[in-house]
Amino acid sequence: MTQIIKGHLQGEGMRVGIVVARFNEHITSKLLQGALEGLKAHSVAHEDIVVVWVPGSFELPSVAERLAQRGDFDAIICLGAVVKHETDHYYYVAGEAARGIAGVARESEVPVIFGVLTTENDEQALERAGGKEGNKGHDAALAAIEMVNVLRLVEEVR
Ligand code: INI
Repeated sequence: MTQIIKGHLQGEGMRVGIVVARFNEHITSKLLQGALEGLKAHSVAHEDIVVVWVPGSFELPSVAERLAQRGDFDAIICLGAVVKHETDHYYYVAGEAARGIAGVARESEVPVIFGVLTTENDEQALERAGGKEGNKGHDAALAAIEMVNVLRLVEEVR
């Protein structure tokens, strides 16, 4: 029979680390709020959540890696907001954040979730941080729970 693996959203008993960038805090604090609400709505206990603030999105991968290496987190969520404005700096910060988080995700045993907004301006970012486009922090929380459950189910495949 075909085996179909689909992660569910039951987060009870999970321990989750959130790494959040202080740069553009007026946006990232909303992403954090969305992530905390998402985790709590899916039964992750507040004492099982650790939030680590870092200076900017560039620093997300290194702290995510440290948390993942500890071995006592089921998932790590990275939250940031990289806003383009008028310089090329955006490309370096967004590129390294994406590359770094993808690298940690591949190399660690636990899911590492990319909850970093990359937008042209503040308005677009705020629309995705609890505005009309939803809250990508909330989405990241659900992705984390789903991935923990997917990986557990994949372990059980025979
Ligand atoms: N960090 C962000 O998270 N978002 C940005 O938009 C941003 N911009 O545009 O500069 C940003 N820069 C800081 C960077 O992430 C590092 O903290 C800094 O370069 C120190 O390493």
